[in-house]
Amino acid sequence: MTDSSGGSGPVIWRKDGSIISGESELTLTIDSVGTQATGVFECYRTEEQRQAAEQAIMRLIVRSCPDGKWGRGCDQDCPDCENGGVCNPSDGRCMCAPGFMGDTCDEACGSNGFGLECEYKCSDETDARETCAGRLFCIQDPYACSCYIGFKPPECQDPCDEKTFGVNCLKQCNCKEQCDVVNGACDDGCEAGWEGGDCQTECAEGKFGEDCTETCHCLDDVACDRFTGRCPNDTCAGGWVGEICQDRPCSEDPCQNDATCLDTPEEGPDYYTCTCTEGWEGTNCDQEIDECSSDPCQNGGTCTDEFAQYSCACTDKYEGDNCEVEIPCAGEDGGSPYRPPSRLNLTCTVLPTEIPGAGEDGGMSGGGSLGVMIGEIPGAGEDGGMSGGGSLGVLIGGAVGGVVFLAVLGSLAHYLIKKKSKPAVVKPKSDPADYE
Ligand SMILES: [Ca+2]
Repeated sequence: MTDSSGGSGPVIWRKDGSIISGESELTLTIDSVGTQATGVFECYRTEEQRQAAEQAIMRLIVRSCPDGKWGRGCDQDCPDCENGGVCNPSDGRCMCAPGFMGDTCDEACGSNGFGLECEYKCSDETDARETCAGRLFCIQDPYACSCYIGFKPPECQDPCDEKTFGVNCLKQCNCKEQCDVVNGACDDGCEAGWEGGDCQTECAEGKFGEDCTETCHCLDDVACDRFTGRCPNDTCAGGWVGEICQDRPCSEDPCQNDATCLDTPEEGPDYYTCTCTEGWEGTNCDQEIDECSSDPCQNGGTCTDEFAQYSCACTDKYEGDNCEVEIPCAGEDGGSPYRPPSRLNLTCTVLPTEIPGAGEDGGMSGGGSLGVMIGEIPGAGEDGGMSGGGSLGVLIGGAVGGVVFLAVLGSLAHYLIKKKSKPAVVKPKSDPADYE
């Protein structure tokens, strides 16, 4: 019991008019409840308040059998009494709420009818349901009394509050909008977790949401929460992602580096397929391809992995993108391999030579001479590469005023760097300063 008077002091309790001794609190606890506990209970604080009708009165009805059972040993099953009907534990019949009739109270009397056979009306002039307002309908126990269906106790004057309906407004309405206060029917569908015309049926296992139209996608086909759709431990079945496992994998953009994502719900284990852009690989295209992994550089060339390509650094004897082209005259079976010298020593030898016609008029002092310069590459020829003992150049000097050298040096270096996409760099291996 709650006290809305704001008073204080001990509470007096009465049952069927007699004061219950030892009780002074707003709450009365009854132990070992049986049918003998049935009765009218009353509580108040002062006799003045009681005389002013400022007290609470309630009737307690205790059925002789548990809900749904009837008979002397309570061993008989009651019918399913609908629309607020109550099973009579003494004969197993349904006592119907005012406004309904039938063995299971499934027949509505209509607008404002009532009675065992709907033989009465709240008004003889009109069928308006409102004519039943303000009336309390009492039949035998354990049904006792109730308002006409759709009206709110205790005054039975106003219709049920929002989201409630039925006898004494005891049933919960599960419609998206307010339901019919009489039968709970929903015009605009059910709120999440419910289905059926009156939205009183829970979603079947594996369904959820408004009108139970959504399907759970939980791991191992376990049921999700019928209201929210959440899966146990938030674990989704394969091919489903998101907070309530209703999205496909591509919705979470798993593919990296501008890859294209395609949901492939029939194919595990990832249930999506990324089509990578150039240079990327992996399930999510997040790994740069190692273009050297296939060993594209031939003949001992060294591969360098780059983005979406590779480059080969060839050995001396080969060229081409993949070092697949043998350089002419660079074979190992003779010929003159181009082998840049590390140091070139030139020796000048002046040979005394008579030049015909030179002489008396002093054209050439010291006599004519022809200079020959022979260059030697230290160590050349040791590996069998150089034939002819290392003679590289022949220098011829003129006879006038000394020795003049003409040097003709062939291409000393043949050095190629080949790349697949970058221009080759040509650079001699030796410093020109080495040449003396
Ligand atoms: Ca790469």
